[in-house]
Amino acid sequence: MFNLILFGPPGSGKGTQSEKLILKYGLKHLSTGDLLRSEIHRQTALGLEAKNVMDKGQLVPDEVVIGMISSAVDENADAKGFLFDGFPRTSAQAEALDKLMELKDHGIAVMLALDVSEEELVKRLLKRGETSGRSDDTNEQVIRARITEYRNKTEAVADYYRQFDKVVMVKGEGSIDEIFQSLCKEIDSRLED
Ligand code: B4P
Repeated sequence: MFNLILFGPPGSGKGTQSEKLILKYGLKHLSTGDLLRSEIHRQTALGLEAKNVMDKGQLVPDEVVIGMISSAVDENADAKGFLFDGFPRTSAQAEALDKLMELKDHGIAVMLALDVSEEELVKRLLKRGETSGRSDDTNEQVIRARITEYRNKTEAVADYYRQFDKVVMVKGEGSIDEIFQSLCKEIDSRLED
């Protein structure tokens, strides 16, 4: 089993690169953003609560996302491996994920962290907002609030994995294919080990 975390600020390319990586490596894609948007789309109680928080650019409470990921991992017990996209986003989520993967006897192999400047992030998300219909992508203030949440609560997650020497920084600016090749190089070198 090969489990990896794709990490980075909002708009860094996590969702974009995940789609290509799961095709190449046959991993199960678990995106907490996608899971939350599916709850919103189905107008569940959880979705309605999450929408309020997401529209302010804030993080959804830990117990909600940890519960969602835990069920998704259980439902995919025969997966070759998992690609975690947008999770963990807080230290509490990182600790919960470690416990969950320990139960499966397979830890996280690597965290690939996409590095992109703040101005580029804002530019990309505003552009996506023109067509995506995502309410959290249309307002620059909300986009900047998401980046602030990332700096305040999420960046520390990389420090958590650094103590186990599992973090690799990857340049997240350039063409989608160039970035994909850099990510594949890191994954391939670990699959050979
Ligand atoms: P997410 O759905 O995780 O989305 P994201 O961080 O906004 O974007 P992502 O990084 O995947 O986007 P991408 O770069 O691919 O989160 C949304 C919200 O959900 C959060 O704000 C939070 O409220 C909530 N949430 C999710 N997970 C949570 C958790 N674990 N705990 C608590 N709350 C949680 O795409 C951006 C754009 O850039 C695209 O239009 C793409 O085409 C473009 N792009 C990508 N690569 C590019 C490149 N190389 N060059 C130019 N453009 C590029």
